[in-house]
Amino acid sequence: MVLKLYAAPQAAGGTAIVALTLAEKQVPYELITVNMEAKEHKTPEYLAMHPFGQIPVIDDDGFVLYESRAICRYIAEKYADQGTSLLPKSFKERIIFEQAASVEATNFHPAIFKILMEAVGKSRRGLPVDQAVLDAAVAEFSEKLDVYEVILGKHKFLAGNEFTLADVFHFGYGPMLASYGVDVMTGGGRPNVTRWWNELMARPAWVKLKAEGVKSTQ
Ligand SMILES: N[C@@H](CCC(=O)N[C@@H](CS)C(=O)NCC(=O)O)C(=O)O
Repeated sequence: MVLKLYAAPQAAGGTAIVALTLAEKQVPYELITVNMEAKEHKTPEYLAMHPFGQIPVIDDDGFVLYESRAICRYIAEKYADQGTSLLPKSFKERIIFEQAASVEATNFHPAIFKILMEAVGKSRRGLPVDQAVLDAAVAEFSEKLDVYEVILGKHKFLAGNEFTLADVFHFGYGPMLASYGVDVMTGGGRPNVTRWWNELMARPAWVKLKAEGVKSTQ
């Protein structure tokens, strides 16, 4: 039975990283669209799959999983022998990968989220953006990118010279910044971060997802 992805069709947030992982691993899937405006993610049936009532969720022949980063790890492990590798195999490389994945979850993600809450969250709710709050959030995020600049000066991708899930995890929110006029990923005078980010944004699987949105491949 084909894997089911419960999500919205927009390639954003956790849905983006799961859809990108499926594409990089060449795993066919069926998109079950969750209508969040109709609160379909808060129905008893949906909460039985995801106790926090969020997207995305996968159902792989009865194996139900939520939390996008865990889903990506599951797909990359299960389909280790097809598509892009995404997870190193040797013990030490794997631990370095986990280090990089933690950097995304505990440094990049909380800092970028503050920017998006101000820049995107407020404008979507029709509220005025507080420029001082936005500037402070961008400054905090920029300090994280200064450290990325050092790391990415040593190797091509975040966990080494291969593209891994640690890089994939940045596609959830990173691409949204430019759409909202916050050009900090490539406009901050950090050549290593700029090179890395341009390379990520040019991945064919991402270019396709961005253009077409998330849709069933089977
Ligand atoms: N840590 C979760 C976050 C999931 C998440 O926040 N999903 C959002 C959409 S991007 C959602 O479903 N929000 C609705 C809600 O929290 O009620 C993951 O990575 O899967």
